[in-house]
Amino acid sequence: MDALYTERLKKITDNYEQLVTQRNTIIEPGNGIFSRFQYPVLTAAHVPLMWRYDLNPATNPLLLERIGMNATFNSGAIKHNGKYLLVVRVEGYDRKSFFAVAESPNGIDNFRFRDFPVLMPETADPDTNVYDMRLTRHEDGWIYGTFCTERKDPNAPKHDLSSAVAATGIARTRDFETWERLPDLKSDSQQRNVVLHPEFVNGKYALYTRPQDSFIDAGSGGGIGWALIDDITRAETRNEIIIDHRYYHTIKELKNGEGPHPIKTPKGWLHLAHGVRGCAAGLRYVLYMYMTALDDPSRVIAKPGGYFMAPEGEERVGDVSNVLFSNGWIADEDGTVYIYYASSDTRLHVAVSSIERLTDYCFNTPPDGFQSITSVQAINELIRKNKEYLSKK
Ligand code: BGC
Ligand code: BMA
Repeated sequence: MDALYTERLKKITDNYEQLVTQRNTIIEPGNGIFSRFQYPVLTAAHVPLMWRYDLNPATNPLLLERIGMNATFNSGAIKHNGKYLLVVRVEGYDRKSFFAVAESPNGIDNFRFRDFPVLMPETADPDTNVYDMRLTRHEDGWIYGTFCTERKDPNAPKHDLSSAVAATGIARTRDFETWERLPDLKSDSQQRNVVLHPEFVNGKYALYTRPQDSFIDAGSGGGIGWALIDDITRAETRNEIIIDHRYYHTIKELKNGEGPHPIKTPKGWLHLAHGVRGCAAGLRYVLYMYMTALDDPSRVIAKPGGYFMAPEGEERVGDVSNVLFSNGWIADEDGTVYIYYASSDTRLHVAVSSIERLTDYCFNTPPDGFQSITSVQAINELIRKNKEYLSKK
């Protein structure tokens, strides 16, 4: 075998093994609410060499990369057979996104992709691009993936090759190997960020939705919606209500959307969502949280003001800079919560917290008062309480 081939194979293989087995370490001290980690859990370089290289020296003597991978980001997450499992949005150099399963024994490092990416079955209407899967282990026994499917907007003017129609694809599996594709969600509006609630509500399937008028603009679509569905195999939104609105001059003034499905806690359902505002640099995506009532997952009971996480450091830069996005988290039996968030549509990270810390955050962070003066009043109230406490010590 050619020395050049052999040498290069060793280099790329060693490099790959070193990357995927690298230990991740927590960054201290953080803000107490959650901790970030030193390294992303998945990058484009984590995509297996087999998917990218023709490893046969007869057909690839120079060992060139044949199929390039651009990004690994917005991933659904679930604990499955004792492993931390992600359904990752992988994007190639050709800008097509697809899903791929990666698993780790500990949730913070050593994620490895399964041998093949997911070949998602289609409906009668072929998908151009699929992305951002939310995973739900439903009490009906199936594991569902709800995701965005895009097709070119047939009504866009001829010169417009960007506008798409965003709809919600629904698929289900038991083993993450075979997927049954169900009909797309029928809805009066475009739908991205649709999430299946894990329990039946009044005997029906329940969806968090995000109605919007056009491809990018929420328009009259006012925020995160809620809709009960009779039959998940023919899902259709009727009587959609908005449970978490957009507001002027907040982190979610332009649009917002549910992240992964909420986590059930003794004090209510814990929600993770993203909020978007427009600015001179483009759209800024941050993560925020809220809680809803156990007896009615559509009734908001806690709304901490401002963002929960925003892009920092290298997270701020990527293909679509200034973006944090999350559609996956895992609540472990011991109360630890692993939050999988992507930065700037480029790479995937983990942050670690706990149900106790996150509920404390939701109930004890002052809500947004919507004015500068109310923000100052909240700070002053905290200072006053601290002075009182310290003077009594
Ligand atoms: C991209 C998504 C993005 C959406 C709206 C899609 O074409 O793939 O990442 O969220 O457009 O900007
Ligand atoms: C969206 C999402 C994400 C993406 C974000 C920023 O609307 O659906 O896929 O991370 O835009 O580009």
